[in-house]
Amino acid sequence: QITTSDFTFRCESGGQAEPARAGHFRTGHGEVLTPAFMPVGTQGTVKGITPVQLRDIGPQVILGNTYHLGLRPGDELVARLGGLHRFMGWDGPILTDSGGFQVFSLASMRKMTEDGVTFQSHVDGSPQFLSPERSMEIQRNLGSDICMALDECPPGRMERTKLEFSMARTTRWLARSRAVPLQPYQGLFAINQGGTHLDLRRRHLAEALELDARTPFQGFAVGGLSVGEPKEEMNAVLAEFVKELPADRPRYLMGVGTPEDLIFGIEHGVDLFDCVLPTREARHGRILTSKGRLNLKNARHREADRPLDPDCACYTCRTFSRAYLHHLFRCGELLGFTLNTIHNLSYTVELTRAARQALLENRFPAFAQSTRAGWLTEEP
Ligand code: PRF
Ligand code: ZN
Repeated sequence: QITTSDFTFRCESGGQAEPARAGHFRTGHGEVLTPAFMPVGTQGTVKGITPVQLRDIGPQVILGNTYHLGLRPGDELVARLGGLHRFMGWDGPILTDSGGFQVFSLASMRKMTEDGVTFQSHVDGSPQFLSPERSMEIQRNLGSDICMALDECPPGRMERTKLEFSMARTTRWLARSRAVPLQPYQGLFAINQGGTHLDLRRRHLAEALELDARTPFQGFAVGGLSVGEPKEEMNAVLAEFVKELPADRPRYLMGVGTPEDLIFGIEHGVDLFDCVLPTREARHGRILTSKGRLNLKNARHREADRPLDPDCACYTCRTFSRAYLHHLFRCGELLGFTLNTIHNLSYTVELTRAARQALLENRFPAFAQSTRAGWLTEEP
């Protein structure tokens, strides 16, 4: 049931002069309403929940990983079994990251060359090779709706000349990624790097736009942020740079972030986000709420006969008390991970949905202000 895709970003919010925007675009597995948060499903599963539970949470699109799925179970196996959507039982839109970032954070014995990166698999130690061509081949086999070009993601505080070299390579890899044919419905997003240097980001974007003039990209991502640099520096780049990305294509801020980061990103014109934070925190009993964060482990929840978040309508909050969830967490029961994950993802997806609604109704600044004010509660 794949349909044709159209990645043209159609803005639906009135104030076109504002960087913040609500809109939509169409993938082969359905429409994506933005702003949107993508739950992370690295290994072909959003950890701890079923696709039925995921559907109920209601994300517009989810993320999968080229690096992990290419190593295990292997992209060709997934292709033989009908592609990633069928394999994992999710028929909504999927975006796959290209693997560059994961090679840097997970693999050992990395060796970078112009051709690609050789590394040791974190699964079985076997030697592996990832190039722009191989990354595109994996993503084509997985059949994701949105593919990411292979980039080099430098650490937060790289020396400027080294960073410039790395970015020049990412540009050459972008051209090579673009040259690989994908399935007709698949879109390719370019990734912008440049650390916290605005001038380098602008130059890198200009190079991407030269390629784009010949064969357009279907979207643009901002990579290389939230990688160890101070938060103020990340925000300064976003405030200046996001609005310079093409307005007629989706804009994706990679690996970001916290509820605070989502509001800030949306304010400055970001359409798509992904982050492991809601799912990872859930497994550690750390809960995101409209009144701020809480830790389920805390003894003050032991007898609390109230939901995690009174403003949340998720299955967990409709059904269970903090006392029960505290108990599950204390016992290490698997259901605790599931219920916490359902809540944290619901909270995060709902935050972007509410931001979208506020943008459509021309009241986003007030929404942002009251959302931030809510988080300041001492003990949620
Ligand atoms: N590049 C890629 N994936 C990413 C990043 C990046 O820079 C980041 C940085 N926040 C997260 N995920 N390909
Ligand atoms: Zn909830």
